[in-house]
Amino acid sequence: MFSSLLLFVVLAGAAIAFTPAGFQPASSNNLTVVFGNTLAVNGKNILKAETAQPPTIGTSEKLFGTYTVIMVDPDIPPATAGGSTSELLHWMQSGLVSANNATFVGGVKIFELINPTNTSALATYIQPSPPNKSPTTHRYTQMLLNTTGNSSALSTLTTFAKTRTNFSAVNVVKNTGLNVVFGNSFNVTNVTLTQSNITKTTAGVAGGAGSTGTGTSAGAAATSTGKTNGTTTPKSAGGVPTVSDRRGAYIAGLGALAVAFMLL
Ligand SMILES: *[C@@H]1O[C@H](CO)[C@@H](O)[C@H](O)[C@H]1NC(C)=O
Ligand SMILES: *[C@@H]1O[C@H](CO)[C@@H](O)[C@H](O)[C@H]1NC(C)=O
Ligand SMILES: *[C@@H]1O[C@H](CO)[C@@H](O)[C@H](O)[C@H]1NC(C)=O
Ligand SMILES: *[C@@H]1O[C@H](CO)[C@@H](O)[C@H](O)[C@H]1NC(C)=O
Ligand SMILES: *[C@@H]1O[C@H](CO)[C@@H](O)[C@H](O)[C@H]1NC(C)=O
Ligand SMILES: *[C@@H]1O[C@H](CO)[C@@H](O)[C@H](O)[C@H]1NC(C)=O
Ligand SMILES: *[C@@H]1O[C@H](CO)[C@@H](O)[C@H](O)[C@H]1NC(C)=O
Ligand SMILES: *[C@@H]1O[C@H](CO)[C@@H](O)[C@H](O)[C@H]1NC(C)=O
Ligand SMILES: *[C@@H]1O[C@H](CO)[C@@H](O)[C@H](O)[C@H]1NC(C)=O
Ligand SMILES: CC(=O)N[C@H]1CO[C@H](CO)[C@@H](O)[C@@H]1O
Repeated sequence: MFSSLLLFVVLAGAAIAFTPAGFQPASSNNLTVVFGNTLAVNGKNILKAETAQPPTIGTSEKLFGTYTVIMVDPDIPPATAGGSTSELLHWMQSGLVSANNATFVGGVKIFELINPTNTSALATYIQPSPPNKSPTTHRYTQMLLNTTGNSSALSTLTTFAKTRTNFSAVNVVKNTGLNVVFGNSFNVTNVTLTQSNITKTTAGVAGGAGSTGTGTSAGAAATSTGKTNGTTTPKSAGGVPTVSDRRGAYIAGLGALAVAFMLL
């Protein structure tokens, strides 16, 4: 089983990365992450509202041993514009084991990673909440470590988990001496409109509501008129515009902006 897993990593590694491109420590082996029934994989945009509770996580094969999940946000805006982004530790939970039986979660068959011994979190889950400050899209990244019987690795993690800000996943994982065995990321975007964005765009208003199709995905078409009703956007429709889509929406004009805003 172990060798087939390794082969899988080798084959998949070249083409795809399941931690964000450029992020370290990288993994090309899928960790499945699901909020309720919404799959939060492959960098997909997820509504903040769906992320209130810790996700269900799992793998397509049953794992043997005990695991620790780490979730970070590497896109914390700098204190002063032009500075570099930093990392925040959102979650660190040890004591996870594969369930005996696979279950369908978010339409995917997984062996859920569960905490049957009620091991306390090394860092409790904090919900994603990207501020209205560049970068407004944050890549919430999950890493699974094999901490089976490894008290020295767990002790290292316990120490690092005490400081969430200016976290360095690459440094922490290096200190455990372990590799990331499974990884994943999803995006959450803050699209709160500032007055300057609206003013900037006013000059370009042309298409209005008729152009909304340009900047938004399938979810937009299903959006009704009312106030902010993002939580009812079809969960699998990817209703949140991507970053480049949003640029399209700005160009399309205020109508598109209004729709994009309502979606969230
Ligand atoms: C990872 O997930 C993606 C989409 O969910 C899938 O296309 C890919 O085959 C998976 N890769 C591995 C190594 O499981
Ligand atoms: C997630 O956000 C990052 C950073 O903005 C972006 O590069 C990536 O394309 C996004 N993922 C998807 C699936 O849109
Ligand atoms: C994790 O470590 C345990 C104990 O060494 C081993 O049995 C298990 O196969 C490992 N899991 C993976 C995914 O490599
Ligand atoms: C779970 O799997 C085990 C075998 O691994 C089987 O004996 C048991 O009946 C299964 N339980 C359920 C609820 O399917
Ligand atoms: C874990 O917590 C659940 C719910 O609080 C409880 O039912 C269960 O007995 C606990 N298990 C252990 C091993 O403490
Ligand atoms: C966007 O960020 C602002 C604070 O910068 C916050 O008040 C607001 O709730 C956020 N909106 C979303 C949709 O995340
Ligand atoms: C963040 O940590 C790095 C070392 O990893 C350190 O060089 C830097 O000064 C720290 N920044 C802050 C603001 O604490
Ligand atoms: C624990 O991890 C270290 C790396 O930090 C490794 O050398 C050691 O073999 C692991 N111990 C066990 C029991 O797996
Ligand atoms: C959102 O829209 C759905 C119908 O699409 C409706 O059932 C629900 O009450 C609305 N919620 C709010 C807060 O307007
Ligand atoms: C997408 C976009 O254009 N966002 C801009 C909105 O305005 C703020 C403040 O001027 C900029 O920082 C954003 O980049």
